[in-house]
Order: sequence, then C-alpha cells, then structure tokens
Amino acid sequence: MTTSVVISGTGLWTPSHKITNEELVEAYNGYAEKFNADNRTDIEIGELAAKPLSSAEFIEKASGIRSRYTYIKDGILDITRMRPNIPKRADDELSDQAEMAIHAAKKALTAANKTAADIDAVIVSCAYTQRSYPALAIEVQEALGIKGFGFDMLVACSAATFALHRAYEMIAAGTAKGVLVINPELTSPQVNYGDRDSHFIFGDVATALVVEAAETADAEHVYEIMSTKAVTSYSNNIRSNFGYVSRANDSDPFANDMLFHQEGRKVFKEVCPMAVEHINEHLQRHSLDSSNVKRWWLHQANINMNSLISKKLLGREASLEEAPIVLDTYANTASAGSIIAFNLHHQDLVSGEIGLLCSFGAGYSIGSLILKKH
Ligand code: CO8
Repeated sequence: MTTSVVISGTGLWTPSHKITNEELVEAYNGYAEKFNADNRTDIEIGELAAKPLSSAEFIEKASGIRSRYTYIKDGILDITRMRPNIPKRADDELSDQAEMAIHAAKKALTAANKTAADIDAVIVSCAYTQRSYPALAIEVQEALGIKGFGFDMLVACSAATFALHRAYEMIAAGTAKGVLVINPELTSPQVNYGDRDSHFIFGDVATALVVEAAETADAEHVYEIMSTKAVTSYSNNIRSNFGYVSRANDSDPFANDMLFHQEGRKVFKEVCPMAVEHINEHLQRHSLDSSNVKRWWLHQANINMNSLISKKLLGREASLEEAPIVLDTYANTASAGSIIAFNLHHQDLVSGEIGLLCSFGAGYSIGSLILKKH
C-alpha cells in the first residue's frame, strides 16, 4: 500500500517592520545624489557612471510591489549605511534565522494540531543561511524539543518547494513520520540597497509547513500531495558570489557581486516559458489541465510574470481569487512567496478541489506540487 502524504498545517511569521516604496526611494535617491555629488569630477570625465534616480511609480508598475517587511529596519534607510543593522548575537544565543523559523514553526504545528512529539525531521530551507554549521535546522529542533534529525537546504527561490519534495519522499518512504519544513527568508542583508535595479525587490518573512501521512492527520485543513515535480537548468542571470572562499581569494566582502544581482529582463523572458511548460507537464501527468485547478499558489517575484504565466496556462487573465498575489505587501520573499500565498488563501477550498503550488527562480530552479483538499 502506498502512503498518502499530506500538508496538514502552515505557519506565517511577518516581521513588524515595514518599508514602503516611497520610503525606500527617498533613501535611495538621497544616497544616489550624494554619490553623484561626491564623485562629480570622475563622473564628468567619464571615469564613473552617475547613479540614476529611482521612482516609486516605476517599482509598482514593473513589479507589483508597494511595500515590504524587514526583520530590522534600522540602517536600511540610512544613506551612509544602506544595509540593515543587525546586532551580532553570541554563540549561546538563538540565532536570528532560528528565531524567525521558530515563530513560523509554532504556528504551523498549531494549525496541524501537532506537538514536537509528532515531528521527527526538521528541514530549514531558504535562499541563505546565516552560517554554515551547526545547521539552523538542528538549532530549531533543539529549541522546539524535537527528537530525530534536521538539516539545512539552499535552493534560492525554490528552496521551499524542493524541501517539500524531500519531506514528501521521507513520509512516503517511511523514513520520517512528521516533517517540519521551515523557510526563514532573511533576504535584507543580501539586498544591494544602493542599486536602483534591485533595491526594491525583496522582503523578509518566515513560513513553515507540517508534512505527515494522511492516516495521522487530524487538522481542519489537510491537503494531499498528489505529486511533486522539479527541474533545474543552469543560468548566471541571477547570482550572488557571497561565500566562504572570499577570504581565500581576497575578494571585497562588500563588493556588489557579493550581493544579489540579476539580468531581470532575461530572467523574465527565460523563466516564464519554462514555468508554463513545467506546470502543463505536471498537470498532464495526472490527466489534468488548467481548468481542473481551483487555486494557483504561484511564486511571487513579479506581478507581470504571474499574469503572463497564468494567461498562458488559462488562456485568459486569472482572477485574484484563482491566483492570489501577496507581492504588493510582502515583495519577493525568495522561496516563501508561494507558501505565503498558500497560507493566506487555502482554507476556502472544499474537499476534492485541486490547487497547484509552484516556485521559479535562481538556478534556474522550478518546483511544483499538485495538492488536493481532503
Ligand atoms: N526606478 C526607475 N527606473 C528604473 C528602476 C527604478 N528603480 N529600475 C530600472 N529602471 C529603468 C531601467 O534603467 C530601464 O531604463 P531604460 O529603458 O532607459 O534602459 C527601465 O526602467 C526599464 O528597466 P527594466 O527593463 O530592468 O525593467 P523591467 O520592466 O524588466 O522590470 C524587473 C525590472 C522588475 C526586475 C523585472 O525585470 C523582473 O522582475 N524580472 C524578473 C526577475 C525575477 O523574477 N527574478 C527573480 C529573482 S529572485 C530569486 O531568484 C531568488 C534569489 C535569492 C533571493 C535573493 C535575496 C536577496
């Protein structure tokens, strides 16, 4: 008999600090004007390019983002700093990302009607972890009193869906009875707030999900994972060179290439058709098509990407009820975007209805799950 694997609870932790486009643009423009004044001579002789100004209208039109949450606001809008000021914690204190993860994990456990005793595997999966070891997942496991094992995973924007794939396989194989998948997306330390093209894109958040066998699930809202599908295809169009080798190759730890950077237009053009093909193939595996899907919990990187993808899938614009958007308030939260959409927009589905969860981003990486409400 094959085990039916379900998602039985989700948790969302939203930081209390919020930055609007207007606040962000005012800080960036102040920084750019100061940079241009300080470097006027080099700019005049063509040695240095002047920094162009940003605009809140452009940001909303090009991305759908109006504001974002940040773990710490202090420092980001300071034009002499342009990065969050996150105090260093001692080794015996809970780390920042573990703290974010625990907030979301507790909510997911409550929603799933579970306690630590029901979980025996913890996966912390996100775009960055603040240290290499010990794994954040093991720190979270210890703090929550979970027996078993934990490990960290990095798959940029597809970290959450790829971790759900692993959780699904572990439950199906019987190697775990309850898995907590947690995505503490602390993106703000990697954002180049002095770069007009990308200063507005990201926000911080943490999401969590409980994955278990259908036979142990007793929560109010339970979703069977009908199947998972993943694909990766190498691309340098979204990149960060930050890493532990920098010390050995004498690179500047504050250089622009150590931060998130991208060829946004190329990403848009290349990833949209990949995502459409991927989703159609996944649905075909179950002899389904887009008309069978009640809800699309799509990755949240750019509203124009989502509307293009849903237009190609449905042959028309998707309504906000069919394909919810959380970008306007959360911005791009790396792998957590589709999970936030799921968290906020899943309870109204009725038994037997189908939804599709899909991430797409750096790598390139695409991950999808077809979910059926119990
Ligand atoms: N204000 C005013 N004007 C601007 C601004 C700005 N802030 N930025 C750019 N412009 C200008 C450009 O210079 C350009 O001017 P011109 O036409 O004179 O050259 C014009 O506006 C148009 O610029 P673009 O062509 O760049 O504008 P787009 O319409 O393409 O929009 C986007 C830019 C929003 C970046 C868009 O291309 C996009 O969203 N692409 C998809 C990118 C994407 O989804 N990337 C995924 C990245 S996330 C990911 O994979 C996870 C990584 C790990 C997490 C990292 C955490 C830090």
